[in-house]
Amino acid sequence: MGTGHQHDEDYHPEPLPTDRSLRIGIGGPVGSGKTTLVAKLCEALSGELSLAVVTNDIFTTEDAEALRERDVIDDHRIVAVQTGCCPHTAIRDDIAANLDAMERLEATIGDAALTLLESGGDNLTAIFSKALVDRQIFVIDTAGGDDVPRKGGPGIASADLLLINKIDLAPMVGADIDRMDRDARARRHGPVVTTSLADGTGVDSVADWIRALIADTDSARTSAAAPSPS
Ligand SMILES: Nc1nc2c(ncn2[C@@H]2O[C@H](COP(=O)(O)OP(=O)(O)OP(=O)(O)O)[C@@H](O)[C@H]2O)c(=O)[nH]1
Ligand SMILES: [Mg+2]
Repeated sequence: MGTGHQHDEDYHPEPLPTDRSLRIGIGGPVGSGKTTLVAKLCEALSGELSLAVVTNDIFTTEDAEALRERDVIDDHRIVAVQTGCCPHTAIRDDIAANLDAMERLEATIGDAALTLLESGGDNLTAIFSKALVDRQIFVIDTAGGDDVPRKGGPGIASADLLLINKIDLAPMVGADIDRMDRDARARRHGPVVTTSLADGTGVDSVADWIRALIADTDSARTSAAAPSPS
């Protein structure tokens, strides 16, 4: 599947940060499984990485509360931003509230290595500003229709990792996962993972993709700290 390092010559991701946590944005349509992904990643990674989580809801703090209830992360590591407007504006045009929340959380935690930023659910055109996150994960829902990858859109084409989630529902809704996977790969350069996050299927692949990025971030930090040859 190749979710680790990218070797596609058409894929030119932004440089990784050297002076703060790696920030990963999680976007996708309403109910596709973003909060479930955050919860599973907290379970998988909190033992090895210092984690921070920022959630976005339009008028509530439901996603943050859902994570607190699941007890997957310490309270002081999670902050809810209420966007009060279209979710895509908060992650693309007016990013100040999210930037501020991430900076304050990084300052409070001190040694945060990874920040997960969940966008409010929005349509397939919602992509994060590059000024807000270092990498993006886009989550789509098998039950949302198996022609979604074929129709494309910026989230599908440009996210660094695409998740086709709820594959357990495919037989119920008559979705063809192989076709979704094929159509998605035809429209993008980055990796695609099929998941059933509710029962944890595929979480390992996502966690490994993040581990590889953390290793690359650590190398970038070491190189930046090394004295330049005189
Ligand atoms: N059957 C099935 N249900 C899932 C799966 N992943 C998530 N769900 C369920 O789908 C519903 C929505 O999941 P969330 O993780 O809250 O989705 P979200 O994208 O965060 O939703 P919003 O933040 O409201 O946009 C919940 O009831 C989850 O339990 C899956 O792989 N299979
Ligand atoms: Mg959510």
